[in-house]
Amino acid sequence: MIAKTEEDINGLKEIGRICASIRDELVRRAMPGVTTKELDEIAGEMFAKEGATSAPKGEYDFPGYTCISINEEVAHGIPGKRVIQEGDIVNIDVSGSKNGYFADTGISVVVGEGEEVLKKLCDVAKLAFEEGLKKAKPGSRKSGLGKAVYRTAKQHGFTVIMNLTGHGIGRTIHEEPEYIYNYNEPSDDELLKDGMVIAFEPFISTLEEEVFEKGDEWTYITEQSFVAQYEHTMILTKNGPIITTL
Ligand code: M2C
Ligand code: CO
Ligand code: CO
Repeated sequence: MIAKTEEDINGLKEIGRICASIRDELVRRAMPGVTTKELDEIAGEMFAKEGATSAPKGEYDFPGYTCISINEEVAHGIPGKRVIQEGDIVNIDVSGSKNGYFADTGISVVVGEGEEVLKKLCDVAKLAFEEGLKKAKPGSRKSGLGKAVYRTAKQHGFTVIMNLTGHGIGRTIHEEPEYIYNYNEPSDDELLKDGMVIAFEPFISTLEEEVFEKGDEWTYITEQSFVAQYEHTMILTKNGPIITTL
């Protein structure tokens, strides 16, 4: 969407705050011995208390309030009986709506004492986001974000996932502009607009550049790589982006 009014900005900020608080609570509680279902139930309670709705459930009938993905799982992991272990890389992706406005945010973290390479992978996903953020200006090319993500990944000895992207958001979870790539897509000549609302979500990988669906209709996995994601929703303005999910 293009946010035009104070009402738009306040509505986007409200659901942004809710999704961010759920994300942070789930990260705090992601400890060895906890199941992904237990984390998801907490998210469900928090959405209800805030009068908000889970976007995966509300928009796609996803079997969970949030997407929680562990190790070989990259995205759209279905909360269930899987028990979090020390050293796991866990992605928590929270998206929701309230009063017709949407937000989407995600982070990958290493639980407890994990391998250095996994911690570095999470740090590089955040760094790639920050580098892309510098390019997120009205009038600039959308492809500039992906270019910065790809450059950052390569500088640190990693690569990117080519077939997962960021997206426009606002009045629903996935809307125009459809794709914000993790690399410089030469055919993408779209310009960013004032007020445009986007979810920017670099996916940084140790090796493989594509994910595939596991066979459960949802979960994206890799065969032999680890992947970290870092996502926020933002409103693009001439005075810099307003991140709604900080
Ligand atoms: O937009 C995402 O970040 C998710 C969508 C949840 S709906 C089941 N919040 C995403 C992640 C990976 C691939 C596509 N979209
Ligand atoms: Co997301
Ligand atoms: Co998203």
